[in-house]
Amino acid sequence: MLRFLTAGESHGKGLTVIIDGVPSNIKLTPDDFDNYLAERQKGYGRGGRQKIETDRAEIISGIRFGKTTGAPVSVFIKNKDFENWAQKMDAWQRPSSLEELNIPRPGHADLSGGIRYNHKDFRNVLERASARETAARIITGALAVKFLKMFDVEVFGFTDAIAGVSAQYPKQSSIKDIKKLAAEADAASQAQLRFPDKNNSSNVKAAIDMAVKEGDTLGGVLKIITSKLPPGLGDYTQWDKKLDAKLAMALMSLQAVKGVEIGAGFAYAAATGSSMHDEIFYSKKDGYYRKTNNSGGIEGGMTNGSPLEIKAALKPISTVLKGLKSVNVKNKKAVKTVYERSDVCAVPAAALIAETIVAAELMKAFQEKFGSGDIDYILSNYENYKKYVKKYRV
Ligand code: EPS
Repeated sequence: MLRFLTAGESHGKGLTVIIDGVPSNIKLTPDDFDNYLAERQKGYGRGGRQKIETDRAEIISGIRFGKTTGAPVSVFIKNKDFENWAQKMDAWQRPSSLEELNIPRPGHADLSGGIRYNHKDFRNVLERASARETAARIITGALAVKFLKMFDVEVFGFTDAIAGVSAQYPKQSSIKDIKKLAAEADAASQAQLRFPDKNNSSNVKAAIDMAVKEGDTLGGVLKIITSKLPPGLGDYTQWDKKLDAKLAMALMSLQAVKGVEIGAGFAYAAATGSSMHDEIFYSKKDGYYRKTNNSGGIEGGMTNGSPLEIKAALKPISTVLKGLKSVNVKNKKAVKTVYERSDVCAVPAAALIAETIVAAELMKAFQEKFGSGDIDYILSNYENYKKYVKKYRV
């Protein structure tokens, strides 16, 4: 079953991902990875770093002649910016003059990480806590996206809100519809926002421009939807087998995420059962189906046959140009945070990363249900299951 680890620092030599449990004989091209890497670098509100980097996936192992071999896939992504940081990030030699970072940024991992690992220089924390890590993580998700396509499953992540401005689009829109709306809105506002509402996209762009002007940062809400999924992925029989729990954990692990909501989420809690539960219907053509999707496609920790609908809340970027109150941990004196460089808003990029995070969890759920090893073996199990589900009766 799929599992992976990433390594690497934001301004170190590069990032590495080792992906284990990848089925054999999945056909891949360099674009399957590099298109995701390129898209991840985009988004209105990103900082100067992205002008330096052109992320590319260098395959180290696990792929031969365009096909996975079943061996661990390992990939390296070079940090071009390392050239500017070679001395500060050297593995062995501390430069004779090195400015240490002693002022923790509120909202970032600096202070807790410094205490956790007893670091004298917060660079040791921020280098690894940085969302640059997602350049490695997205590789796993890109592979998962390719895997899911073979099962006719599509996943899409988009911007649902930035700075409190929410996109207005019809409930239960398909991925195709949302993609179209987002493309129209991006064209209307001349900004890459992945935000499916052209009437409001200029307001979002203006909010980002204002944050830039005021030396501030912004967060937002991202949403991930899928095409229809087979029912019964995940499990209700044990707490740590529940798919919603796994998705929530995976999404919470994305830098800056402070909340995850599945389906109607908190609004579900405020309503009556009779007004919210997704009633069950049957037709010969579609089998069992629902007309509403307040459960976000998951009941009892398992997919119920509807598309997934999940949101995640992203706090504003922690590195704030105008500065925030903090303490210099060398002398415990009150100071303001200092600014080097950062993004102002990373919600569109986070939406894309979240898309691949969800894809990776779904790939695990497919493997758990339909097997591992050769991809054709897994696909044939899936075909049998689909027939079984359609006929299911007691
Ligand atoms: C990040 C700070 C910025 C971001 C970085 C995440 O980097 P720098 O400190 O080099 O300006 O650009 O994200 C990326 C480099 C990336 O590729 O996503 C942080 O502190 O989390």
